[in-house]
Amino acid sequence: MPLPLLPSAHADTFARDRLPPPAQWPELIYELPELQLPDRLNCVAALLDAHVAAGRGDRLALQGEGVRWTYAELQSQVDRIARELVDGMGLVSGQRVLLRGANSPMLAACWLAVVKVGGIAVGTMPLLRAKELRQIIDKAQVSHALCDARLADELQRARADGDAPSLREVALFHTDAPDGLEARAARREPGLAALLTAADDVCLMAFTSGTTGVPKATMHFHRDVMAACACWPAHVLRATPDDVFIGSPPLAFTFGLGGLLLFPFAIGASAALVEKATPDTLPDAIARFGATVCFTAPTSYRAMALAAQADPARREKLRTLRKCVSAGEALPAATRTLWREATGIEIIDGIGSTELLHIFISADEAHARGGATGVVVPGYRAAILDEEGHELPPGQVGRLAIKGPTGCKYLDDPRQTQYVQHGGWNLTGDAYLVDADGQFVYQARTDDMIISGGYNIAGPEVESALLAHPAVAECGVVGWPDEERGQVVKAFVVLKPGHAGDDTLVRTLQDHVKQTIAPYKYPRVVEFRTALPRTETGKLQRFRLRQGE
Ligand code: 3UK
Repeated sequence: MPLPLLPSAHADTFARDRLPPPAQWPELIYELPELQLPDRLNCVAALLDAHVAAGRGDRLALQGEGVRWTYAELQSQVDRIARELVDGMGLVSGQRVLLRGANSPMLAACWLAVVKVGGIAVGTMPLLRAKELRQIIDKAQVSHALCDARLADELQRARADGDAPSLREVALFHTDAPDGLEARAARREPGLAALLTAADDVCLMAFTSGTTGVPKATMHFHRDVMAACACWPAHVLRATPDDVFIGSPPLAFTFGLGGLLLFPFAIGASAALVEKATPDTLPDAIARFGATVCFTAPTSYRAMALAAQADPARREKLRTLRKCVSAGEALPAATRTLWREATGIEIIDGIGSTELLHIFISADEAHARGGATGVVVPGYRAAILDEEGHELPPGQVGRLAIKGPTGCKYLDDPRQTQYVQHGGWNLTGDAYLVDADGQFVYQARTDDMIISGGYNIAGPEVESALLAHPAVAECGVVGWPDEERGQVVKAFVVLKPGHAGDDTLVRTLQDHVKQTIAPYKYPRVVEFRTALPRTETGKLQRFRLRQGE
């Protein structure tokens, strides 16, 4: 057990003072030999400085628009920014630094600089508005911000009228201005030793992409970062130092932070950080940077596969890829098949969460199976629990529970006790079952289960069935209020070009579902839409569909 805590290196103890009380911690397990980490460690020393010290400074680290940095070049940029943070902007270890920008090498350098000097990186999604930024600044008591000049307006608005008073210093990057961060950093000397933090000093706060209510801040230690690098990437992804990582999730989302920064750096590989990585633009970036490992969401694989099917030139752009990772939402079997047909690559699906930092159930290419997420990642344990917290046997649907070297630590939040329950399990909020092969099969978010006429129906299963129909581009399935049945299954469907959303097609889709899965699950109501509501991390917002938006 990690408690009591190690002596902190932080001068500002805000984060440590707001960790959950010991009784509310998840159980932490460090069984694997590679999880025996030292009591004092700074993850940036391990992920960046160690490569330069070991003579790998000339290896490629980051690429982006007009940027190509080796590990040595990145290290000196990081050190200069770090000196500017401390000597210029007065940053003290333990203080929270808000990072705002689309993915880019400069944003990554800022993250590394903050964490290297013992600051706490607070990533924010580029599309956030002043109101949401203000909530984050207040909750994390952010003192400094490093912000892409093109996104400065909304941050300034968050501070208007004396709001967000904790935020004292802001520096802008991606600008030629003499007081811009690049110019200020260039005036500083490179060469700086990382602050030797405690393994359990907080190094990052990640706000959950929660759909309702006040945002929750999850806190992760330097040790958590190294533990995440030692589990899923080492045992399931198994990339090599020559791999070039690319993808769409923002660095503010821990799926992106791990996949596009921590994991490539853990093995001395490189990443291409692109600002825009939509299904339209990602294939171009893959070709341009010769990317070999891709991280994106199921809908993005689906859209890229459909485009590749229609146009051989687009398929050609994906040629360098050798490993593809999907997370954030369940991967429909139809999408897995489409991608395999388009590229020959078997997608590595994985479920992770902001609370647990990264992926804890997954399957590599050899063990991947359509419709299943995979098996527990080495280093973690998983169980399916009933409402009382008893473990359920295979075949029964229950609540997914996880334990491992990372776990939920909300910043000063009463919801900690809902997430961590029954003997230290992290409850992810997902309904799952274990099938006869021992694979974990996703059903739905526990609050998304549809109860219709006494039947439990998982919306994602109906979505998977619909997606296998050639007319369907995208769909979302929710429970719709109904006098007789309590709820009925309702499908919102986006059609592929060339299909008309009329009554005939409604009946065709309903018949198709009845022939694919148990007939009682068919959508009694079908509504055609031109687009579906999604979060910035690519998740379908079913609650907005339910509200009839
Ligand atoms: C859902 C999945 C089925 C599931 C995340 C990888 O998504 C991430 O974190 P969030 O906190 O959301 C967590 C929730 O998203 N989910 C994610 N992946 C899958 N459902 N199959 C999947 N493969 O409901 C989970 O509880 O936004 C994913 C790595 C880091 C992450 N933060």
